[in-house]
Amino acid sequence: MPALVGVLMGSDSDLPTVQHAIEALRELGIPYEVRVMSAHRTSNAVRAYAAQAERRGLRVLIAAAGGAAHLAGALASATTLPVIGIPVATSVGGLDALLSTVQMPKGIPVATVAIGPSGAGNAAILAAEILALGDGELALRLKEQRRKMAASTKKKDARVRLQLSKEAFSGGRKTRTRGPR
Ligand code: RP5
Repeated sequence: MPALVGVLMGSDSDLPTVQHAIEALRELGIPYEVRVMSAHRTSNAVRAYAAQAERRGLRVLIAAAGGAAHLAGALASATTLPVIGIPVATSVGGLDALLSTVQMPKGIPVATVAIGPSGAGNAAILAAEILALGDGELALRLKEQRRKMAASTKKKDARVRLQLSKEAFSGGRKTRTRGPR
């Protein structure tokens, strides 16, 4: 099946973060392609990729970058497809990448997610939500994923409450064994 999502990263050193987006796309059964392309080292390739993306059938672009993180913005400047930016944490913790990605000039938006792995996973889910506007089966898969997440959180709630009540109970016993003053 032809790719609907283009996943780009500025360097192969971004791959450990980007893997979280790739896994999320796989889980949701979304066809994607992955490329390494740099806004600074291969700027002509970035521009050509963005310019041809819509014609090639891509519907959403995801771009991850760390140092001087301009990849998402550079792509967005050359296409009207939605572009989702993942800031990658490099030497100064990723805040620089977050600001470089999110602070786009008016008229050229980049939907920017959180720094790092959580953001990468959310980039894929956001791409899926955009695609699901025209794909009822994908919309159902997203709803099922939310249902599982809620069920897992409820289990965690029960487990933590049980654990804390046991601790409180054993703490109470300790107090009692000291005996009356
Ligand atoms: C950015 O510079 C890349 O997105 C990467 O996060 C960072 C470092 O790249 P390498 O020097 O590891 O290739 O363009």
